[in-house]
Amino acid sequence: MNPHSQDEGRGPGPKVGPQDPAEFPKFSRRRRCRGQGVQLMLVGLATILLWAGLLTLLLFWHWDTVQNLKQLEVTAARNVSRVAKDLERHNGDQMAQKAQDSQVSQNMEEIQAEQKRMKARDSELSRSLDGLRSDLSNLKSLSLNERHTALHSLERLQEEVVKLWIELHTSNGSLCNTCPENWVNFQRKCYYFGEGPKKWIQARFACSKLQGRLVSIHSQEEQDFLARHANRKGTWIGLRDLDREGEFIWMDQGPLNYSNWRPGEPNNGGQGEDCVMMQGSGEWNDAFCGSRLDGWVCDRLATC
Ligand code: MMA
Ligand code: CA
Repeated sequence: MNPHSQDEGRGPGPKVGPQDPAEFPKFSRRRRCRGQGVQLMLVGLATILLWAGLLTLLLFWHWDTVQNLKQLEVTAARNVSRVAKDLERHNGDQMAQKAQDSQVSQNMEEIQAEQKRMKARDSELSRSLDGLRSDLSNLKSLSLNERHTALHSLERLQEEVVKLWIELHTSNGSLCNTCPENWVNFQRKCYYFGEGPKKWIQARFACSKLQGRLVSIHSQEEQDFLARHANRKGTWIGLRDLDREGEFIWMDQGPLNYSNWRPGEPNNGGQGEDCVMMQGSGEWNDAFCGSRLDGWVCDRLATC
């Protein structure tokens, strides 16, 4: 290495270190000062950086806080409006509840009044029931008395009927011979001798209008009596086999214990013959029910 190169290296410019040892402390002091300045600068820089960081942090914190506050504000406003709505609804509910309460209390009052009325009615009804019970027991005793009286009267009536019955039998019915006007009495019956052309059904209806029936014949005596009075051209009598052919039934539902058929009758001739007539001779013939006969005879019981 060239020994001059050290001097050359230092050059003509300001000298970095003292050449002279006497100047050494001075140099050292300066160097120390410069070092302190650098340190101070570094410290200052660090402080500035620290402050800047702190400020940035503070700013961030502030911004974050402001954001949070805004958020809180919005949430709070939302909550407030919700609470206000709830409050409104609650107020409405409360009003409705109050109205309902007043309605309920009104109903309660009405029910209580009704209850009172019912109680009054109940006591009235029980009073009536008591009255009815006593009436019923009175009626029972009364009806028992009446029943007793009625039974007594019935016994007397039965005795009377028996007496009359005996009298009737001993007098051979001579007592029961009363007939309405225009009716003829024979034994215990009355007879009406109708005149004028009628079909069998019309004759039956005419007799029923006179409170009688087309005549039923149950004995020779009766037959003889009728034959004496009957229309010579033909007379309807109360015998017919309308329901079943050949099964003849009397109007009085009595038995077919006597008959006076003309020989060869009944023959159900022509278009069918279900109604019986008495001919001029007095004999019977089954004839067409639609034929119009001049005579028809009604009977009814004579009154006693
Ligand atoms: C008539 C009529 C009948 C009766 C006969 C008897 C022709 O018909 O009266 O009912 O049976 O005569 O001949
Ligand atoms: Ca006939």
